[in-house]
Amino acid sequence: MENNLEEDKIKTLYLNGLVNLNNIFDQDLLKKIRSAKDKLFKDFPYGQDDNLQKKTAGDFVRPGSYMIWDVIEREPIFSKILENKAIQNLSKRVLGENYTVASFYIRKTPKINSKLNPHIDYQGGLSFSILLDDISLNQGETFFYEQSHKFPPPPFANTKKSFFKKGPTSITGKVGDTFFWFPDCWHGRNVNETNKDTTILMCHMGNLNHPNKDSTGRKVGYSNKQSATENKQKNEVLNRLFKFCGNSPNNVFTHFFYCLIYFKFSKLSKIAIEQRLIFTRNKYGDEAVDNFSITKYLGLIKFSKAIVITAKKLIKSIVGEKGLSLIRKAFK
Ligand SMILES: O=C(O)CCC(=O)C(=O)O
Repeated sequence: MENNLEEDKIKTLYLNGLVNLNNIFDQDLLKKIRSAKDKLFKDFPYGQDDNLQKKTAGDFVRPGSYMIWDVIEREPIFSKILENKAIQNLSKRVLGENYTVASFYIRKTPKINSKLNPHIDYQGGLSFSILLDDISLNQGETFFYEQSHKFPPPPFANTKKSFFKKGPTSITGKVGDTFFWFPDCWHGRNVNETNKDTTILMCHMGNLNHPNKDSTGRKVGYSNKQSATENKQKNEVLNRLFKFCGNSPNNVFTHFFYCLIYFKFSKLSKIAIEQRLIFTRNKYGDEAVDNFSITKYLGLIKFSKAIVITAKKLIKSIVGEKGLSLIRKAFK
């Protein structure tokens, strides 16, 4: 996989929203990355806060994990990961020549008996995770619901439907195992039942026009901006549309609208993809893979949930957070 991109892996990614590339690094590099990771967590046992300051207590800034954000600046060996040809080729294939790295960090999960519930991030992006420890089931591993990038976001879905019987796929394995996934595929993190802390490296990306800011608000400079050829003029109306609906983890209406314009209105999405409008990734290029079923999507929505969540949002926008909690109290 180092130099040539295996087509079946790409197809699996587009079909399932997740693909396992196994180990794509040589052992010497992995050894160096592992010791850099150990050194970082020796210096930052509880990770960093959002100002990149050392945390001194075991509470979590983000549920269940201690993060170190500026790994490349602290341990430049990590930049070799972004130079890996398999990673570059796959990212270019999905996001275009000049893709943006929005965040690149490591996270450690200690023993914890609560899960990070399934959720989606933004649409039209690409992420990868690399195991920096051997990780087995119930050791704080990330899990995915395969094919769910074409489903309503988790808060609105009826998980009793037969599709969900199969359950999630855990990304377990050996140090160096690398998984590419779509951030709009449902994912979460399992409990860690053991006393062994487990670490993964995570990278979130988007196309040329994706902001290069991580979740701390820090601008990162690791993007692959190599040629000016993709810097085309944008159709402003389409740009606004994709901006409006492309980040919809908590809104089933805008999420559905996104799916319609991206998957179904192919002429529009072709222009949007060519212009690298935000929240658009390349399609696979085969109708059997790129298809989207409106019936299936609507069939998976739990409308009672959708109505309650939407009503709460509406009330909150009218009476504010305080007003909403007063109403809640009154109805208890
Ligand atoms: O930490 C993990 O395993 C999952 C992280 C996650 O859910 C995310 O980055 O959106």
